[in-house]
Amino acid sequence: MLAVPAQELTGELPDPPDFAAQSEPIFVSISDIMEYRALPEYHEPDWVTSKYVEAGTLPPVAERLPKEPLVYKAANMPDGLGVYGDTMRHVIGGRPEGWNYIGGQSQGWGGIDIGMSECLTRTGPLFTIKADELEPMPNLARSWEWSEDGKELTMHLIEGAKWSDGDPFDSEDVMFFWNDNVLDPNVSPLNGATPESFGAGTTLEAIDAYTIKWTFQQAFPTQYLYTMAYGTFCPGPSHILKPAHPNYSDNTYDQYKNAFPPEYMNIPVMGAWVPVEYRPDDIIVLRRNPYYWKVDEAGHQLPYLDEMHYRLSTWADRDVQAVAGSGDFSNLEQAESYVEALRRSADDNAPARLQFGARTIGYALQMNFSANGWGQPDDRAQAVRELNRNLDFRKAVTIALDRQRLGESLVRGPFTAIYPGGLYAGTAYYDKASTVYYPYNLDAAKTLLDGLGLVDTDGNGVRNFPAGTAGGRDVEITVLANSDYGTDTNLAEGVIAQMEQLGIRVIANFQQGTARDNMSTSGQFDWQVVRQTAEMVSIVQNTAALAPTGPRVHSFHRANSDGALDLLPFEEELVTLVNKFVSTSDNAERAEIMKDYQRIFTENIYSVGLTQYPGALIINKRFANIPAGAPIFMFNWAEDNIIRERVFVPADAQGNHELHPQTLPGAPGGAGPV
Ligand code: BQZ
Repeated sequence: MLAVPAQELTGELPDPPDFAAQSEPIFVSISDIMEYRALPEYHEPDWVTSKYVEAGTLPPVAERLPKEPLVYKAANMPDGLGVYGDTMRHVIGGRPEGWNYIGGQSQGWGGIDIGMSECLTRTGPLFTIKADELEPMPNLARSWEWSEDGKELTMHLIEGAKWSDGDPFDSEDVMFFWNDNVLDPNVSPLNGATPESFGAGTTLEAIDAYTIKWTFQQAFPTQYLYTMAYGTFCPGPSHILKPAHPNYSDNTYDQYKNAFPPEYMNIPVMGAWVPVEYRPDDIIVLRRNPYYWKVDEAGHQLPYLDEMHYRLSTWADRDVQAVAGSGDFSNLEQAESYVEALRRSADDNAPARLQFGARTIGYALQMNFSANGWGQPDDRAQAVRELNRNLDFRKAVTIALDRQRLGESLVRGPFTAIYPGGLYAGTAYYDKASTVYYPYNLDAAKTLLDGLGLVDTDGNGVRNFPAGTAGGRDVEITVLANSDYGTDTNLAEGVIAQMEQLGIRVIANFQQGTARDNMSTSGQFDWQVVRQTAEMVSIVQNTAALAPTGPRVHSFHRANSDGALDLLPFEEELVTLVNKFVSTSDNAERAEIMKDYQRIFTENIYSVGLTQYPGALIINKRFANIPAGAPIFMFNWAEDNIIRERVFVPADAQGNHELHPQTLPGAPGGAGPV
């Protein structure tokens, strides 16, 4: 059989098409954005004072704020200090399972959990920080210091901050999250925090009510400060959740997870808005948090916006409503909608504007690399896993994919770029010379599969496993994709069609968001088409997930039920590189590490890149304080990046959209706003 010399399969990676529409951030220092400081006076909306404080149902604002609130500096606000009022009308494609985020429930995505949760550190706004000053922003943890040997990190929590029902926020909330959720194998917090996300063997203890101490195995693993941001270290209200946890009640873990259904109103939050109304398949309405612990430089308690709406619809409808002006915000992320969105917003009278960012939306075909039982594969699936772990098989798949055609099937024009996999062109640690690219070559792909003994023995046009493997049956592979997004299913359809030319039958397994997420994290897939997460864009966010550095951190290779990970030699190398990256803060060394990572990743086709393109923020023109160049996705989504608590609508532009004007959240579990 004619083997295909490896070097003949690689080629020059075409550069991404120029994309002039990208807007640039204004780079600053963290201290230009915020600080913690007591101010001489504080303010709130007049109706809060007259209706609640003077009525004695709410303490004065100064007593509701921490000793030293987080203060946003006016000079960094694009449109300066804001005014109170109005609402932001989001449209989302997810559906709330309930309010127990740390117990593993989704709230429907689209910024609802991002607006309700606050985390130890913050990274969304880091797109605007000078590269040589890049580090996570303080948030609930207002400062921290490392021990001499770098093995201990002492963090100081903001003092005197309160949950939205007035209950004190302190280290008990932090330790309940860590001990009874992260460390408890029966709980999988939303967004995937596991003990290994913070380094194998890491411990956390409370020193006092406002001081916690981490102890790490490595020295100065500064990387984990990013993991202490959204979505992996956002404590929940222990005074509400703990009594429902099996460690403190007769509840089962399932009862704990589902103890706070969407109908449960006024769940205490540390974020700027509290859910006060929920109409299934219709809308979730949130009202301002009267105890929110952030202010502007003039002492106005934030947020400026009194209400938030999340209309329960589809992600595609989010774009439509934003450009039409019946919605206020969207992350334009589905390339199929680009031309229409651009056409509609080109009109001067259009209600919304588009702000394109860098090419940080990327899709890949990920193969399940576990051959030791993750996801309980049957014979057929096990045979597919063995193929996935074979480099020649992965080579055949990647060179049988015509990425130019895949990109153009989504949208024509200068948006999509050929993406081989690995780090993205245009991001901080990307190095083209370290990127191995296997161009489209269907004939060579067929030769490779012939070489593997995958030939069509029954003449039905589909290759068969060799006799003795999976009963010599047709090579059938399922591809998991998120049916909530047209882009995900269109790309998967493209893969299916192009694999057919190779004689591989790929079968669609399209699942709604939460179902897809559960099948993916439990290993129930042969292949999956995914929109990649933050680690592939920023590298410094969720770094541990760049390789299987722990049993439950990686998206397509996790441990079996005995906790065993069957890593291939090149995966071992990637794990070593990622752990090395985590424990050095030397930028030059980091750049070299990531060159090796990229070379090994792309040479071995760890995942098969499909396409990469820029996203665009669609924002209604009446909103002010939207930062220039805010990407829809980098360290986090735009719902975090734009710092919504300091977004406002000038008085003369305010719409009449509030559903519960001049009301505040009621008691936890109560009927709604009061
Ligand atoms: C942005 C984001 C905010 C999750 C979700 C959703 C889930 C995934 C992912 C995005 C949605 C929007 O993405 O598409 O634009 O608003 O919510 O959280 O895809 O199914 O599990 O990782 O972030």
